[in-house]
Amino acid sequence: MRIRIRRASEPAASEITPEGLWLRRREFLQAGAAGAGALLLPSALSALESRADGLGALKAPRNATYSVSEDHTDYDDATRYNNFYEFGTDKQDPKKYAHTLVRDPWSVLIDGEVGKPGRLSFEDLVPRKALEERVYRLRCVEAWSMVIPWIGVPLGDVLKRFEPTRKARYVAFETLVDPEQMPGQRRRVLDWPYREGLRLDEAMNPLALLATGMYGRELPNQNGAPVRLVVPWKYGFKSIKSIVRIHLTEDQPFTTWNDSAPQEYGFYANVNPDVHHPRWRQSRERRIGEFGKRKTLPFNGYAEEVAGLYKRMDLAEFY
Ligand SMILES: Nc1nc2c(c(=O)[nH]1)N[C@H]1C(S)=C(S)[C@@H](COP(=O)(O)O)O[C@H]1N2
Ligand SMILES: [Mo]
Repeated sequence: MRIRIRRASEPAASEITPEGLWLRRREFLQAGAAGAGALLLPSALSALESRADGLGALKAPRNATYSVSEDHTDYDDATRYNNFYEFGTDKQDPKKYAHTLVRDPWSVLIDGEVGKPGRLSFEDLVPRKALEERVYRLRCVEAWSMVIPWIGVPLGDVLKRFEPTRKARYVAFETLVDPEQMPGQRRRVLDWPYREGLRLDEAMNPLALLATGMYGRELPNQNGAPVRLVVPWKYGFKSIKSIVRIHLTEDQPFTTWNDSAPQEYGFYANVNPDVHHPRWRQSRERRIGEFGKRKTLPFNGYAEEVAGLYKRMDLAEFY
């Protein structure tokens, strides 16, 4: 099993890879963007940086039980190589265009099979005091992966507050629809809104995280601000970004990729090295920032925690 409990005597990964390293590199990039002749002191550069991306610090205690002890993907890579079709289909588009997303004010509608439906502010949904940091792998269906220190709260804890009814069997999620803010939605490359879903027992698994930050700061827009899902044992497309609605249902909900190309993308989408995509193999992956390839692990390395959810299912049929 890849999840490792850290002993108190060991340094935290955050001490091994100081975040100052990537922050400083970004400051130099910003300095370049500020134009020739702009001579700024480092402190002024920091101020410029925070004004430029507006991302506040978001610190939370590391949950070592649910963190992998692998090197973190470089912050620059994690924020400039993205899939977020609402801002375009190229990997570089989200970073280029996601600045038009208005992240504040934000609210999330919780409805369907719940005892206490309602519309919640972002802070009500994901209270700062409940945040924790977890270092998770995210494995895209396109056979690349990253390791990211996410900050968020367990999805199950959030769902319990709305009191799912006895009929609730699935949880459906929706991303914002607003072509003014999300210019990629002017083209019907997908049937907007982007939608995803989990079975209720999957959603209640302690690994499922509602994330609001990464690398000690608020989520950049291109990574799904202000709130997104991270389901580390499933292909990345299940980890829906910029969520505005959580809807509990009795029947399996519409999900964007499964419903647009069911032969290629399953509803379950559990990372599975033995079940190939019709156009490429899934047995190996490229870790962003590394040369060569790694073996893909069943359930992305989280089998011990989640394989039990599927024990009576044929994983080749329910891919
Ligand atoms: N709303 C929305 N969520 C989305 C996507 C998208 O296009 N739109 N892409 C998904 C895919 S395919 C992946 S791999 C992950 C990528 O997350 P990252 O850019 O933060 O690494 O987001 C997922 N969530
Ligand atoms: Mo993906």
